[in-house]
Amino acid sequence: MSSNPPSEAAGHPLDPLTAEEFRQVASVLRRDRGVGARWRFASIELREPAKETVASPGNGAPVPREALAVCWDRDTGLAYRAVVSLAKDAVVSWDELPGQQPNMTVDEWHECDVLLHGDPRLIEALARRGITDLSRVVTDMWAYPPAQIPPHYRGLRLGWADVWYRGSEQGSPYAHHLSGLHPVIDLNRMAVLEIEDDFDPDTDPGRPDVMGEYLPKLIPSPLRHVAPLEISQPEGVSFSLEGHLLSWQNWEMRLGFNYREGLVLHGVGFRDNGRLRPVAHRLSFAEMVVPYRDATVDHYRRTAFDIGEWGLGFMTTSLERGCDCLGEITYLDAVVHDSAGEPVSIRRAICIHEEDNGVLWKHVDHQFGPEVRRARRLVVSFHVTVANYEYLVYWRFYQDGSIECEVRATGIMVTSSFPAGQQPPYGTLVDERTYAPFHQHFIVARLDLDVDGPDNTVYAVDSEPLRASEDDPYQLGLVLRQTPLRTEGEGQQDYDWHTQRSWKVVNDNVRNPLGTPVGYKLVPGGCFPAMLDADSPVLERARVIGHTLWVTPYRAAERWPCGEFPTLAAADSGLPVWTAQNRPIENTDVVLWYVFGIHHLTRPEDWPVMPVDTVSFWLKPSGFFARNPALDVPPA
Ligand SMILES: [Cu+2]
Repeated sequence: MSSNPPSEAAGHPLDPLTAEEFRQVASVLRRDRGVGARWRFASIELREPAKETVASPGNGAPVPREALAVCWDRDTGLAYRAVVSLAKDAVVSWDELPGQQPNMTVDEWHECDVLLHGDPRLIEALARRGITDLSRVVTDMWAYPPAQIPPHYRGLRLGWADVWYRGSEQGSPYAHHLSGLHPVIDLNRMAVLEIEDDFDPDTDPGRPDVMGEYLPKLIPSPLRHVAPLEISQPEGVSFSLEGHLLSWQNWEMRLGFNYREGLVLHGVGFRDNGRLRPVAHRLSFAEMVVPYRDATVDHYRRTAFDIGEWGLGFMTTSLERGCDCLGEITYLDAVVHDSAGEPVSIRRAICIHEEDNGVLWKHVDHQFGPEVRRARRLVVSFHVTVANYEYLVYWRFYQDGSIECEVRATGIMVTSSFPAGQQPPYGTLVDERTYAPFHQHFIVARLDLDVDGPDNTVYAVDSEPLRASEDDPYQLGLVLRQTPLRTEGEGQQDYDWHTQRSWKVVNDNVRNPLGTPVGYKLVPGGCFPAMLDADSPVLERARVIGHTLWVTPYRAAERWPCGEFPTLAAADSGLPVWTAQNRPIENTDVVLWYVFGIHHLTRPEDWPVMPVDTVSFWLKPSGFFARNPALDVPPA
């Protein structure tokens, strides 16, 4: 458990890189490794100090700051991974990454958009459709899935794009899909390779008459009345934020941020009778896989890795008080970088606030009346926008020791049009001759739990009804089957509705006052099967989505479940490779990879902008305390 360093002002080893540090990393690599103008920086992040160092910083020696950077030379296509010492202003290591494609960059997305707006073939294709106002044309470039790459383009850093058309100057960018029109781009040369276009003037029925707008001035109905609702905390908030160290109602944690995971929670602990008890060493989202389940020409290439390809940190957007977060808000800014290595600030990237959450506990004594406590929760959140879609991520901490992780998906669904007289086979009709394809959002939460210390065992907890017996003629008996997961093979777990399976992370070396081992339960929510054959190309790249839970022994280098570089990668070099060793996971430092998300069967009500779809899972103390830890919450 990380303890408070002498002064937060001096910084903590887990503080994210500052703008100055980003600049330093880029300039060291330019100076010492010849990183030139034709190179791009894919990622620069803090190289987090070793777990042992963070766990016991007590010896007082400063932890030297290091950064991890990935960059590539566009002329050769070769990528490199560097460790840079910020303290020594020097390169510590420099590794070539043959055959690897680093993550996509925001700069490539924008440069591609500019390129396409000036491409004569695309301009001509647009003109055939009667579109000449290029200011209303929006392009959206996606990384190509490797199995779908035509042989003559293999080996390239390849993108493909959708082309959209705004219905008016400020009309929705994603309301009018120019179906059948898809540029293919060599991203390193930033050159258009071809414009796929199935437009036929003789049979084209024209663009459907779609109402895809959401701005008040563009929607056909007047706005309804809503009375004001204000949150006031006249005596201020009950949390404190010192540097990146956050404390609230016995909870303590440290906030981190990087290009890929966005918000990271470090050193999450609960202060129990004055003693800070570790719960989690590190919590974050490590991957997101979004396969579109539609084989048609407009959608067969649409599988997004929103974390491995695009990065939740890079996609994080600034929050607005009163809109995104209500009440007494504390914001934290974040810094990422562009592909030239220049820092990019995201103002108000992380929101920290308290919320009332209804009743915490209650009983009405028939003689003496009610006793009630209000619940409140601490919410740490950030929002990302990945082109048309948004993900809102909320980590919530409760007074009873529970942690809830909620994701809300919103934004604009991908749609395309289809010919008159047909119905879409792989999606739902949402507007005139317009449908939204079915798709799935798999999110992989990386949960490095350390329940009262690093040595934990994960148990599958199944409820088992007993057969009738002489002792139980009415078949009432229900027992718990708690199965320790001893190897990585056993650690590959699926949700089981019949047994109401959950997973308990137990420290068998520490007992609560009742004499039972302390634990935290992963209460699954929002999980669903991949519904893909074992040899499907999507599963080939993302084996993780084939199970609800994976458990691995902690290794510092094992961070990315679909591999460090899933962009354009045909095979998954993450979890399936690590777990093939079938390492022991009993009574050791374990990491849980929990797969949840949204099986999105699109609805007309999700159009033209989607009301949030909400999914969550919980981490709940289960024998961590000997009784309700929120007995001491005072009455309102
Ligand atoms: Cu969706």
